[in-house]
Amino acid sequence: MQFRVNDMMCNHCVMSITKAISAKDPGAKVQCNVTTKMVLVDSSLDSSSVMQAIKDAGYTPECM
Ligand SMILES: [Cu+2]
Repeated sequence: MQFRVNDMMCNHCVMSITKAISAKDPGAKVQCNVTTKMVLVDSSLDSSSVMQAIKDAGYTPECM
């Protein structure tokens, strides 16, 4: 699944988002691209749970 996170600005944001998703699913694979603002997630979680994790980390995900 794929999200756009426009307020992901730097590697610190990437770390925060990755950690937040990993806390809910330790097996999740998270790929973030700061330039395109895209977050690619491979996880057994559903997309609303992943979006909630990103929101809880303080960011604003948009469904793609
Ligand atoms: Cu940042």
